[in-house]
Amino acid sequence: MNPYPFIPYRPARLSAEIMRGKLEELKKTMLLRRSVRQFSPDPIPIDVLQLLIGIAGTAPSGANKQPWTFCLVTNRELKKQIREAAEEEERKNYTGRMSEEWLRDLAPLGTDENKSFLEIAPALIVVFKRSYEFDQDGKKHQNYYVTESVGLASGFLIQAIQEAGLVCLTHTPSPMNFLEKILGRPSNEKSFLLIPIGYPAEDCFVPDIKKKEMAEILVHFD
Ligand code: IYR
Repeated sequence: MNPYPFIPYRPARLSAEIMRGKLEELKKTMLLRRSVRQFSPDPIPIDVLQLLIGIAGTAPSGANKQPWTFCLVTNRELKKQIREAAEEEERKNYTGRMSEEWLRDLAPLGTDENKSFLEIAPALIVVFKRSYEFDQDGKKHQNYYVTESVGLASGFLIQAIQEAGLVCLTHTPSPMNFLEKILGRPSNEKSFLLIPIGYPAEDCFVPDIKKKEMAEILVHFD
């Protein structure tokens, strides 16, 4: 039996004028998005965090397998453990594992092995990808396009965070398998992104980077 009966899908069409208005607004909002490393410790209501994760979960995925888990960490002790483990790895990265070119590329962005934001931000969302699932009999079932799917869900999450007027960082300490250990995740989950989220600190600064122009990113075949 097909588990998904087909149902009518007839979302209302918008006029081009309404589309433009909505998209201009959205673009303005998204252009304001910045990766932030200086957070206010002010808490975010838990239901808001849940809403954000619910929006991430609406993303498309290979065969609708939804191969993701979002761990929401607001516990102080766990945030501290995650910071300490991330800093230990990053210290090794900045003092030997990263190439000269990589260090040169990062220098203008002012990143370093100090990851205090992992403790200061009121919440961390750790995104895990699930390469396979176990059924009730313990048999493994594969998921598909796992990286693409989890990347899309993370994009939805980041846009929702921006729409909410909150800020985040897409942080990828490397290697980041310490997250599976600290959070006691099952063997089918691998950490994908570590996203501190909150309000920016009052004295938050970000580098004045620019996005590419339309002509640099669009190739039109009419
Ligand atoms: N993971 C390191 C280094 C780093 C790498 C890239 I590429 C960035 O865009 C930023 C940082 C860190 O978090 O410091």
